[in-house]
Amino acid sequence: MILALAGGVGGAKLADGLANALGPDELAIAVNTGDDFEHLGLHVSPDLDTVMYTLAGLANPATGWGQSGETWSFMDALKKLGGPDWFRLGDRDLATHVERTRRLADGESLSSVTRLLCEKLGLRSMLLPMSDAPVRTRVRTDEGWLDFQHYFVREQCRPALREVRYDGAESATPSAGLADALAAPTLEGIVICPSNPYLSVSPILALPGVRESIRACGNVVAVSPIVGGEAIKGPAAKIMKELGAEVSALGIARWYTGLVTTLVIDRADEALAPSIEALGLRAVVSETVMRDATDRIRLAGECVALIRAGKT
Ligand code: FO1
Repeated sequence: MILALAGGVGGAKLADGLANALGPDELAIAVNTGDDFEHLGLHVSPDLDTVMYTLAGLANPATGWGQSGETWSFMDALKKLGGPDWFRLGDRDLATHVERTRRLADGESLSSVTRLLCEKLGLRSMLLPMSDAPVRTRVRTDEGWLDFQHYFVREQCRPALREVRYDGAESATPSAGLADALAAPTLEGIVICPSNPYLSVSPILALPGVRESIRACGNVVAVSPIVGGEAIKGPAAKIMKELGAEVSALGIARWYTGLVTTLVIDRADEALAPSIEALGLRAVVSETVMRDATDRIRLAGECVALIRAGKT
């Protein structure tokens, strides 16, 4: 069994490739919940929904989040009433948030609700929230502390970023699904999907015991979300610069040193391979920009092969 750690849009694409390359009993996908927030009285889990919709083939390909072919009657009506419309909720997407919120209010765990939603959307691979306890990514900017979605969406990542914090991580525990996957004797290896390491992967690593378990696994393949010095999707490059990290595959390698055994980088970054290997990671050069389903499955297959080779 291979455990994938996924967050936002880039992570969802590789998770989709893995879900197509592996059978449902060969793959566990742990998803970041640090982006979750309460909005309009609803519990919104953006990364869980981005991965779930992507695997269900429902994701909006242009944005990566929300559903394709959406209608916006609810948002239009809310705007007319003067409600907050900075966070766009499509009519079908809204049903996901309402049903998740209803079940959570009935006392179900986020893991149980996620399992049900995935079943209803016909997913074969199960998604595991990283934790059933609340962990919230907050960012300190030159305009003070902001909740993640306020920074990322309402302020459009404009304020300069100084610090990222994962409130609640130290007192949270990994979800049972994640803890079981990390402890499973059948665990062959871990794939860290090309999500923003600071925003979408670090909350998972901040959970007690997770870093140690990943190190103990010792067969960890990460795909760099930075290609040629730019982030494929999202503000990763701006965030890395403002946090003082090097905006390159080498900067990603530094961030993952001591945790990851192999870093898959894009051909555009081939020249960085020796410097990455000097850090003690193995650098594997591939085509890491996933433009379509074929790319996703190919890259996923390469990661699986690296893990299965690394186990020997
Ligand atoms: N991102 C935006 O930039 N603008 C939005 O209006 C927006 C709405 C939205 C609704 C549901 C959902 O699951 C995600 C949504 N996102 C939106 C993305 C969200 O901010 C994610 O946290 C990012 O994709 C980073 O993971």
